[in-house]
Amino acid sequence: MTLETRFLDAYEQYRAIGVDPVHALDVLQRYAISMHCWQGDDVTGFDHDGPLTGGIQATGNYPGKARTPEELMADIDLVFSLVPGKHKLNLHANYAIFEEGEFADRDALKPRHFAKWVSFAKERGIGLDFNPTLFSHDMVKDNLTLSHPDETVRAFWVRHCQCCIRIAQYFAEELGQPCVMNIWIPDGYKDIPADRLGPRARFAQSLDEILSIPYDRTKVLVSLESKVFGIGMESYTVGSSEFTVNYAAARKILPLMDNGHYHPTEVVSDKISSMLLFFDQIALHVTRPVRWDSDHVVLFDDETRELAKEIVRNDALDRVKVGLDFFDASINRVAAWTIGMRNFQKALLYALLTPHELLKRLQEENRFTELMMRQEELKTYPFGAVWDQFCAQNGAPVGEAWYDVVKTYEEEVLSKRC
Ligand code: RNT
Ligand code: ZN
Repeated sequence: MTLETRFLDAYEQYRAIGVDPVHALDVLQRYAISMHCWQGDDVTGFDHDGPLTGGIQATGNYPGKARTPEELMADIDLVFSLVPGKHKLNLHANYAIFEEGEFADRDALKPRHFAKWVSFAKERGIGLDFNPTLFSHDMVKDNLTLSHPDETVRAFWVRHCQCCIRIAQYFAEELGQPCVMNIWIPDGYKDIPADRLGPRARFAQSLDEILSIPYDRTKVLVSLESKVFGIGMESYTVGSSEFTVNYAAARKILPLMDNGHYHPTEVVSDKISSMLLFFDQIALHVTRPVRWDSDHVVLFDDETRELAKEIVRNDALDRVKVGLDFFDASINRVAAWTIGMRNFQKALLYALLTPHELLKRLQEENRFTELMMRQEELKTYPFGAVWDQFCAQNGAPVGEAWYDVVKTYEEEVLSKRC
């Protein structure tokens, strides 16, 4: 059976339950996922030689990690060619690109240190998102940054985030689309704190100082990411969920929920609707926590599908800014990226191929037997045929075909890096 016939067959089956696959593909085509640059080099970046700090860890030692901006860009290009559609690239401040012999510390970063990324994005017609980097640096003292009691430390990181707002605005202006700028701090304590309020008050003050510089709020969408614990910061994190949501609501910025940052039985899919009722826009980091905030590659699993359903059925594709956030160093990094990107798109497509109105009605009419039956039967609908059509339509490899491309790249390029 040709791809075309498989699709036509699937089309009929979905039409019969009131779903239009052509419309679904159309919507998916227009949705950009923000792809994190940091999967390519285990969050190392180009501005330091030290280890990854901040209570996060990339585990594994698979060969082929990108060592230079050129290598990272080449890897990203390959991923974009294997993923259907046009996306965004999400940069961290430690990916600044300096000229030969030049260096600028984090509190002195300028838009020009990211000019090469802007050219990269322009040439590919994509947008950029951004993140200040408050880890992997010697001004992180005692695991603290924006909440540090020492004014010199706190002020250094305030300046860093202010630099990042200017850079984010430069991205937005150069590329003609808003830039999401996400602030995440690692700050926390390994053991039971004697004062929980002080660090949070200092964090709030720092954020107020950061946001006090003039910037265009339509161009730079500042978001704030919460966390429940980090390695070495098991007992207390300053930027907890309550802190973040309340701060974001009070100061009219975006809250960012990373699905690795909650207690193990809590799910972000259940939180999205509540957030959408009280925020115009929210942001997500989609990841896969395995027993802890391990940042495994995103799969086409139940929770990923549930996240996508919440975005789609609440008509919130424009209001929920999705970025991926995983860094697996134990497998081919280009493959890791490709699998995660394609999986989140699959989850969106699965949600777009769900007859939400019908299912909602069943819930409202208390017809839970039929609801369960329909939700389960949907799982074996010919979703794959519609996904394959989307890949083909976009000139992206269909099915496992992309893996051969990655294998060749591994042999010819990645295996030569050491
Ligand atoms: C850490 C946060 C944060 C980082 C990136 C690199 O737990 O999830 O988003 O993963 O900024
Ligand atoms: Zn995150």
